[in-house]
Amino acid sequence: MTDIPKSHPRYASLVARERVTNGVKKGYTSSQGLIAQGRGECFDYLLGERTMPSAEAATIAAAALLLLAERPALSVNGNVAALVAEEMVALANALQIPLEVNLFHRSEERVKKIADLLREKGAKEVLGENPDASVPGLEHARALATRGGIYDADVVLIPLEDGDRCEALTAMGKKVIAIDLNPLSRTARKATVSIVDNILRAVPNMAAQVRQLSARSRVDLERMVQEYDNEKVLRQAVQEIQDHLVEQFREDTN
Ligand code: PTJ
Repeated sequence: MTDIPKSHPRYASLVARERVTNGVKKGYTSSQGLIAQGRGECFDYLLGERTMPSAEAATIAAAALLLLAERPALSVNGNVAALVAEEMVALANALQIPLEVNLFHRSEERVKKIADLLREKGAKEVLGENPDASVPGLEHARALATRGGIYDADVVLIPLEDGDRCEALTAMGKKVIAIDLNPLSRTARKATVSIVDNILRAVPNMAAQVRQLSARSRVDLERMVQEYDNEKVLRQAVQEIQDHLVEQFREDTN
């Protein structure tokens, strides 16, 4: 890995680049993952590389949904594996739920490498190597899913997912939690709860919320979910980006 000094103003962003590049070198991240990371970086820059209030609200609703779920599952792709493998394992273990490797550019070799990485990080249950079902409305490889995991889950966390799959999972009646830095993406607009934040911040924040809310009653958690309005939160995210840019411009011109 390139030696990046901690004092560098773009330290976090450079470390993330290194992790995704390393994921490609090790064979668990796709080369397209580099482009996805670049797009994400751009949105993160626009929102000031911090967790905005809209993302905090979405994270609370997401944690409540996961705690209320009967059969939740967490999806992991090549970028997620490169950036937050350990944190996803910690979240799955805290909730005692499975992780499922689910790839957009599927190759059996990459699925196995990611599954091995998750097991190495301490995952108790990793699915995805032997899919036995198909998500309706998607073409072959992208449709593959596993019973006991994403296929029959009632709540699914899909970080950095494409719009088609998000829509297909929602059409199956699942509650879908997306993590996507782009508030305008189809994924963000189709999901039940969209966290507009960098996955590097969003997954640890979600684990903290799960810990905090785990003592709350089902009635309280249900109220949090009912009061949540994803469209309103996405509008708020766009407004927060706009406000940040105006503020930035003022600082630069003063
Ligand atoms: O490993 P695979 O084959 O499953 O492929 C994974 C990628 C991410 C390459 C694939 O799902 C893909 O092409 O995704 P998209 O359609 O490029 O969408 C990725 C979305 O994630 C975009 O809206 C980005 O803004 C967003 N994104 C990228 N990096 C981050 C992010 N969101 C949160 N945190 C990030 N670090």
